[in-house]
Amino acid sequence: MQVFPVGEKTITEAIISKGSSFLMEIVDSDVIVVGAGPSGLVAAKYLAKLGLKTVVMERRLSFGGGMGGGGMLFPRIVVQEPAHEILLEAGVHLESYSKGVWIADVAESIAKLAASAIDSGAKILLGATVEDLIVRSSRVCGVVLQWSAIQLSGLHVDPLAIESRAVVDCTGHGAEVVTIAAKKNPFFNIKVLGEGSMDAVTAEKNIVDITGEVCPGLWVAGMAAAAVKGGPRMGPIFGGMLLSGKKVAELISKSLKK
Ligand code: 48F
Repeated sequence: MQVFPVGEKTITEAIISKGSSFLMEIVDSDVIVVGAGPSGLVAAKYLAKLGLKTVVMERRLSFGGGMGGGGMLFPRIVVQEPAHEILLEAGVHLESYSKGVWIADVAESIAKLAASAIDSGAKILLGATVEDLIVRSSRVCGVVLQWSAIQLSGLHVDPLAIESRAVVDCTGHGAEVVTIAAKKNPFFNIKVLGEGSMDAVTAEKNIVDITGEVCPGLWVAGMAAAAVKGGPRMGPIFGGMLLSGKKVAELISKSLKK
């Protein structure tokens, strides 16, 4: 087999020049979604579909968040109607379990939700941790970003800041971004109540209801919303996460188009 010879200089130049262009592109985003779990990936997909320049910043070198672990590592998740339509639209195969209840494979769900977000035009930056926010005139105007590897190393390296018109906290149980906003900016008057014990039925409805704007420019979706508002947890049923991601995209689009 003839393998085309590519030298180190070409490889390095290609990566630095094209990687830098990618970073330059995300500097000019409408919406920054923090966290590439199910709520973040779905939010990013619909934001991009609604015509907004969207980037997802994910701390790990992978996506899917808590979805990959299924239920206690059994590789299946439960999704109920009407959220199953979001998975179907992404091309995920579903198995009917009982009336209104569907089962999906975790690896397929993660892969296809991410592919679907990317195919809709959203960008995903892996290995990037949001450690703070840009706050100007009592409004969240972007995020402060650091490579996760730098954070893990403990080296003192100043981060860079990326402006945007909206930031969405999809960081899951920790609600990290809203927590930072609350702690560093008391004038926002945000209370992070912490999530409650498990109650799947209540939690799944609640998570969609409480998805929304926390303070000017900062939105919350997915499990982070339950952590902020004190909602119950739900375990490995994912309909609420998917619907919450879609809802936040629609709310932001409406708000930014005003
Ligand atoms: O935890 P995660 O999957 O959040 P989600 O989208 O979904 C929750 C469910 O997975 C599950 C559940 C539903 O049954 O209870 O837990 O609300 O995904 C959150 C992602 O955010 C990343 C983290 O690595 C994960 O992939 N993340 C967290 N903090 C940061 C972050 C941060 N500061 N910067 C960048 N990424």
